Amino acid sequence: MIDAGQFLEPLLAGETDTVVQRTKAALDAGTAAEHVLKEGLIPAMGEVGEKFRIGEVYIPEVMLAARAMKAAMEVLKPILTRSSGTAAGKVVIGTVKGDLHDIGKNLVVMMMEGGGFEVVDLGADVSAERFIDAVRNHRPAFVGLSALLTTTMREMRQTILALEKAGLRSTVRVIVGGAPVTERFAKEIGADGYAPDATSVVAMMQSLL
Ligand code: B1M
Repeated sequence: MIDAGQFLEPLLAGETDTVVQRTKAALDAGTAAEHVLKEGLIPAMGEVGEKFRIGEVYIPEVMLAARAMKAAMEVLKPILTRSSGTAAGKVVIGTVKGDLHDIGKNLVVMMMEGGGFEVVDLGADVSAERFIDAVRNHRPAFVGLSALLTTTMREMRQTILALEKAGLRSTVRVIVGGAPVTERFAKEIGADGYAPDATSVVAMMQSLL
């Protein structure tokens, strides 16, 4: 069991070196990369978000925490993306239009790559038109949509509708996720799959193949 508290303080202080060093130390102590993430870094980042919500910290602290979190993810990346070797299919993924949150989406990308999927990552703030262009160019099996804001969740529906309008909806499986997204919302907007976190995304995708 790993203590999320050891990451919270340096995340809040934006101490990238300490976060990276504690990530490495946890790996050296034999903790699996998935556990460092799931029991350490992600809950600590969630706590940063809670402190932001209640007005204990402000945007600059959140941005510094995000930068430190990204640096720690770079340490975990080579482990999480070590592919199983199977060519599982292609995925086009992005955070939807108006939404700049990409930490969770980047983690999902790592898990997909580790699961043998070839990933075309469009980044954040991706419009429906860009998703459509990417589907035309890359012919993926999956389109992954991420959203972290309640205000940008509706872009997921717009993107699915745009895929329908472009005559591409039946060529792809649309999967969605992000903190405010629920299984129920995914069904409502006509997505094919939903995963609550990065560790369950690959199993969900395999179940759709
Ligand atoms: Co923002 N932010 N933020 N923020 N931010 C939240 C989301 C918020 C909940 C904070 C809060 O109030 N408690 C709140 C949203 C409230 C709401 O919508 N109801 C919020 C707000 C309000 C805002 C701004 C509007 C603030 C402002 O400007 N006043 C602004 C919006 C900017 C924009 O997007 N247009 C903003 C800005 C930012 C920063 C830029 C400072 C920074 C983002 C940096 C970056 O990503 N590059 C930031 C951050 C870091 C956060 C919090 C603190 C942390 C998000 C995060 O990285 N979590 C967040 C609070 C929180 O979530 N508790 C918050 C860790 C990450 C690993 O988890 O992203 O949930 P998560 O991803 C998970 C799952 O959701 C899932 O798997 C991931 C890994 O397990 N998942 C998928 C994600 N995508 C998936 C896709 C899938 C499947 C699963 O399939 C395709």
